Amino acid sequence: MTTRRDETGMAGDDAGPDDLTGVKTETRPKTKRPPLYKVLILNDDYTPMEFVVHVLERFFNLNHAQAFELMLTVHKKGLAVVGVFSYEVAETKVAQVMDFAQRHQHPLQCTMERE
Ligand code: TYC
Repeated sequence: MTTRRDETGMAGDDAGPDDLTGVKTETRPKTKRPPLYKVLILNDDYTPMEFVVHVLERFFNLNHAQAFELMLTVHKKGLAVVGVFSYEVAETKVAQVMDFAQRHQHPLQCTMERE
């Protein structure tokens, strides 16, 4: 059986003891969303611009114009957030980018941090 709750998250009508049982009803059920993680790409002096554009298109589903603009932001500012994901998805994106860069012998760095 599930307890029907309204949008306030209230299970009962008040915070007092339930009739008969004397047990306090749950008035603020825990509904925390899972944390999100930012995936960041870092600038370096050696990775070709076209390679970074390709990475952004391939792993972050950006079109060419979006990828080019974001690559230029990283190039100028040193780093940029390229997406926000659940822990598992962010971890996978970082691993995919790092593996792809390594296989092409580019020093491109990709990291994640909690939002
Ligand atoms: N700075 C690099 C260059 O001039 C290009 C570059 C952009 C490298 C973004 C990494 O995340 C990066 N070739």
